[in-house]
Order: sequence, then structure tokens, then C-alpha cells
Amino acid sequence: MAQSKPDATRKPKSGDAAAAKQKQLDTFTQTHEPVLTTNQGVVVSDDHNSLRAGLRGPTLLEDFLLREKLTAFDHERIPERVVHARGTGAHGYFELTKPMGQYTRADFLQEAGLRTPVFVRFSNVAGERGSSDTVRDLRGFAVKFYTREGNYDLVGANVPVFFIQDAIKFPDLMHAWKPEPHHGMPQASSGHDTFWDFVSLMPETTHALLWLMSDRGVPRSLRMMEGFGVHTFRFINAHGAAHYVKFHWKPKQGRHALCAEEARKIAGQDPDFHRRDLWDAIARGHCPEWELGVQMVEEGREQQLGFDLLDPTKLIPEELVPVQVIGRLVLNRNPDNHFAETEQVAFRPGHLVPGIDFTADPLLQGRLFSYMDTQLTRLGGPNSHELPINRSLCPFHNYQRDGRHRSTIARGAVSYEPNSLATGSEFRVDGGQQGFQSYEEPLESPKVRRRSPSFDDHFSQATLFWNSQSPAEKEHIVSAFQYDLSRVQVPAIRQRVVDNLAHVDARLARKVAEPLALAVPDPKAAAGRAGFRESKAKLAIEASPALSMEGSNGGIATRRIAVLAATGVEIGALKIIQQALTDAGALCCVIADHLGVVSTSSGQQLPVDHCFMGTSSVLFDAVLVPGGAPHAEALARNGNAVHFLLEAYRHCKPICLIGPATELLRAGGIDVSDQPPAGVLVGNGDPTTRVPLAQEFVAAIARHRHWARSPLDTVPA
Ligand code: HDD
Repeated sequence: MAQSKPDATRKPKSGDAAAAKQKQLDTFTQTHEPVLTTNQGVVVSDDHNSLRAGLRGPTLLEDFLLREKLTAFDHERIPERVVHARGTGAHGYFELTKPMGQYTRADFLQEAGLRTPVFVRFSNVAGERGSSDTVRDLRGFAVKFYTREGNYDLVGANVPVFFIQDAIKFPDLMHAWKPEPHHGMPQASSGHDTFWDFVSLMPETTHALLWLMSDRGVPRSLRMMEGFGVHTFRFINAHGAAHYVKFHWKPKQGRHALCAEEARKIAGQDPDFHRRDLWDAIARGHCPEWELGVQMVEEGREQQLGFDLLDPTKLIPEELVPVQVIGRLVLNRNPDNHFAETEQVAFRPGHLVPGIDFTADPLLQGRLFSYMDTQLTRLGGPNSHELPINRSLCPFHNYQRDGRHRSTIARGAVSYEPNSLATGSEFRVDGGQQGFQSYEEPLESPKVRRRSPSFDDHFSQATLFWNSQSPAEKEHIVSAFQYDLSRVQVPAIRQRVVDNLAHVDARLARKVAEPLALAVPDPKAAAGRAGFRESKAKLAIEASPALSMEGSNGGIATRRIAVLAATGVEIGALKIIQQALTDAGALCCVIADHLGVVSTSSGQQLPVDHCFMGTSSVLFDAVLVPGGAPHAEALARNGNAVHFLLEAYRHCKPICLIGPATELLRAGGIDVSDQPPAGVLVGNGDPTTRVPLAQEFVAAIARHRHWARSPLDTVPA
């Protein structure tokens, strides 16, 4: 961070004195042992005993060592974020691959190959700081670019649309979603009355609701999520010409989800599942990567899209306006300190650089106020830009002064502009050559508190999303609605939801209603309700394949493969398959009844990574059970092993069974002797089949889940 420039009115050159003091301190630090001290640098002689009056007497108030330590501890926590409280972050860089000078004058988007440092924070929206990662929710995807022209924050999400159209409803949405205020439950879940009460009375939430209830709500990994800037922004070039722009992050790791049931179980098994996954991947050198894509629309052409670009409940189908890839984001360094970086980072949609500007999206406009406002409380004043994680890398200097936690020492008498006293060292105003300039949007209209009729269409894009899902994805949406609504106590709320859904798709509404003891969904009932607005909008296209995650394949690097083993396991095939998996970047873990080693059929010792007691199939992407008769028999008699495999089967994970290992599935009532179900590979132990089997297993893992497996309801896991 830049210090204020020296002021010409200042007489003694105190900078020299400061430098001398620093030098003295540096020499002192280098020549002294790193011993434990107080915050004032006083060496602590005993950190185990407080000062007391006699060996068995009371503690003395004068014990400043004790008081300093307790005071620091007592004040360690700061208020958590009112939303997006639970998050995890990483450092990295953004590299431009396609110069964008034709569209924007933003410096970091000019030169191909230019790398801009970034910090990214992923978050859950509703859960509190100590909640679980995998709960069904939207995920925040906030990127801080430390550009040469100042910090630019793209504060987005893993879905391209939001629930509401106007920021004035944000507190209501979040009050309804967060734990109910009288008893503080449920934590981090949308499955409760107040959430569904609110959204069912606000049909504009329908499109985002479908995204939330889809597989996007339960990502397999933060690294396997798309990201979106959500709002329409503007690019402005050096001549002042503007294009509307929407931002997309496309993960190189593929787009993948958990099963809803799996996500719920992981929430108990490992509440830190997503943050651990991100941390481990980076620590192991598998740096996650996304492409940055833009959809651009010329000013004037927006009228032809068939919906309002300023409405944040709408996306631009990629089939109408293709996504152009302009760069890549790589996360390659874990934070040094969760609090100092991930917790204290402050993103603001209002942090722009020259060449990028807002539009009049009424949700975005409200956000421009809210972030700085909430950070005044959370980070304790107006100086959070001085915290290391928030500091711009380029110099900053102005005449803002003082306030809580100010750490810059501003020198001299001058703290105003214009002035004549800081001659030669004043911070002159640029006059518009390099500085930020707002797009000169013509505005001539009456002041109103109303929405444009172009915001009235609440369903056509929800229908587009529904039409674009694969059969398995549609099933998941139906069961997610059913799961959440089955937890809603008031039947009238459930009924309102399905009546609204009838405006999206009649079959969807009927299927959701089936097990919920509701009347047949009635679109007319919904249309008659207060706040409901009819729209005659028609879909420009029937379906958008880009909205489905099916078929996305990002390879198997970082996938976790469980190898179940017991005494007598044959390791011939295991070694070949394990090698193929490891070569592709996957991580194999041997799981047995006990830690230590397992004796193999050839008398070798196979090291064990986890025992059944301490892990679960939901923490793995695929299961391999090698051959060996005594080993297979022992596992088939072991309830934990059988449950492990059946659960993986139920969650449609790839499974590879060799020889007698098929007995384990049979123990759970699944016979694979004729036609193995989708994603279940059976090897016969013949050495010539090992390599092709290994390749097939790698391909099956890359396909992620094998949803075609059924029936699953009968599987006892
Ligand atoms: Fe927000 C945090 C994303 C609408 C008010 N928001 C926050 C974060 C993300 C988003 C990723 C966490 C940033 C971090 O990691 O520190 N928010 C969104 C998206 C929205 C959105 C994608 C819709 C397009 N938000 C939104 C509205 C308002 C807010 C309409 C209020 C008018 N959001 C906040 C906030 C938070 C926040 C209360 C809480 C913590 C913070 O800002 O610093 O101000």
C-alpha cells in the first residue's frame, strides 16, 4: 500500500528517522531468538501458570500476561457475514487469452498472456459459519482481481439467475430462508415453512427455485461448479462505446453434482467436505481452473432477445448469444490464514475498474449500497481496504483520513483537494484521461416506484430450464421439491408451490404433488392470487442443452477411489487398476476392518488408509473390490463392507468388482451375473483382461454417476 506522498510543508525529514528505526528493529529481530513475547515485545518467562498469591492462592489482577492473552482470545471472533457466512477461499491468477480492447478499455483485458492476481471466495448462502458445506443451497463465487488499475470484484454465484428482481425484497428473502427466528431452526436448509411460504407468494422466484432444486444445489466439488456474474454489466471501450456483457466461469474439471441423499449424509460425515476438497486439490498440485466466458450484446439489440436484460431472474441462452472464452482462472495457492484472508476479505459489486460499468438492474443497484454498509459493521469501520487481503496492489492515495483501524500514517497538514499547500506533492485529479468514467446512459423518465411490465414473465425461462434437463436431472428436481415440501408443515403452502409449478410444466407439478397429499395442481388457482402477474412471453427456443450438466466430463484427476480389502486379497489386478487410476490423477485409498496392514494372498502386506469405522462410501467417488476368495467371503460377512458397497451402488457410483467380489453385491440382493447394471464393471480375474478393465473403470469414473441404475429404492443402504 502506498503511503501518502511527502508534504512540501513538512520540515524535518522524518522518513529518514523512520527508516533508521526500522533498520534498528530488523537488526534486533535477526539477532534474537524467536521467543514467545507479549504484544509489546516483552519476553514471556512462563506461559503455563498465571500469577497467584501463594501456591494455592487466588490469581492476581496485576497479571498482565494473563490479561493480555485472555483479552485477545475473548475478541477473536468478528460478526459473521449476514449471508454467505460459510466460505472458503484460495489465491491464484487470471490470465487473459483473448484481447478485448475492441469492447473494453479495462487494462487487465488488453494483452493476451497478462496475468492478474486474484483471490476467490466460495460460500454457502444460507448456512451460518459453522454449518455444513454440502447442504442444498446456492454457492457464492466471488473473485477479486488485483488489477494494475485497482481492484475489480466479480461477486457472482454458481447459478445465472437470482430469486428476486428488486433489492428491496432481499431482506425478506433471506429472513424467510435463514433459520426461523423463534427457535433458530433449521440450520442452512430451504426445507422449512417460512422459505416456501415466501417463495410461493413471490412467483418471480420460480426460475431460481428450479436451479436450487436441481443438481446445481448439491455440487460434487466447488471446483466442479460453473460460476456466473448473474447481472448484465457493461463493457465500455476507449471511444466510450458500450456492449452489454454477462460473465461465465466454465470449470475445466467438468460440472458434477452429488446425489441429494449423499449430500445430506456427507453433511454429518464431513461438514468440511467442500473446503477440504478444494484445499487438498491445491495442496496436491491439481490446481483448479475455469475459463472466463462473456456473452456480449450490442446496445440496441437487447430488444430482440424477448426478455429484459435488466431482469436478474433471466439468463441469455447460450444458443442465442454464444459464450466467448477470453481467459482462464487458476487457483494455485491455499491461504496462509483462514481468518486473515478468507474471513476478512471484503467483496463489493461496486468495486469496478475503468472499462466496466453497471446497468440499471434494480437488484444490482441495491447491492451497490449493501456490501460496503454491512462491512462497516463486520470489519469494524471504513478502513477494511487497508487489510492485507483487501489492499489493491497498485498504489492508492487520497485525502480520506482517520476512522477505526486506520493503519496508514498520513503526513502533513493537507487533507483536502484542491489545495495550494502541498505544492508538488498533491494528489491531482486525473481529469478523465485514465480515470473511471461512468457510461453516459441517457435517462429521462419520471420517478416511479413500480416495475417495468417487461419484468412480468416469471415462468418461461423456468420452463426452458426444465425442458433442458436430462430425464435423470428431471427426476432429481422432482424429488428435491418433494423432500423440501414434505418438511413444510402447512398444507396450503405446499399447495401454492405446486399450483405455481403448473405454470412451468404440468407434469412437473403433478409429479411433485403425488406423495404430498395435495389437490391436483391448479394453474388457475395460482393465477388468481394476489401478486401473480400473467405473462404472454413465449420461449425463443424450446430447450438449451448448455443448461444441463449431463455428459460433462473433466477427467478423473483428484477423484477418490475406495479399495475394499480383507485378508487374502489378490493384488495382481489391483496393482494394474491402481496404476491406471493414479496415472490419471485419482487417489486410491485402501479401506479395511482395521488400520495397519492387510495380508494379501501372496503373503505381502497391503497398507490400510482408513478403517470402515472412520469413513464412509459417501466420501468417495468410486469403489473397487479386488479378487481373492477368503477376502471376498470376509467382506461379504462384514455388514460395514456390504453397506459401503450398497450405498455406493445406490448413489450410482462406478463400481469395479473382480471375481468373487460380486458376492458383496449379492449379499445386498443385487445379482450382477447376467447383465451388470450401468457403471458396474465385473472382471473375471483373467490377467489379459486387467488393462482393458482398468481403462473401462477410468472411463466410468470420468462419466461421474450412472443414473440409469434402477430400481434403487429397494437397495438396503
Ligand atoms: Fe450478496 C454477500 C453474491 C444479491 C447483500 N453476496 C455476498 C457474497 C456473494 C454474494 C458471493 C459473499 C461474498 C464473500 O465471499 O465475502 N449476492 C450475490 C449474488 C446476488 C446477490 C450473486 C444476486 C445476483 N446480495 C444480493 C442483494 C443484496 C446482497 C440483492 C442486498 C441488497 N450479499 C449481500 C450482503 C453480503 C453479501 C449482505 C453479506 C456479506 C457481505 O455482503 O459482505 O451485503
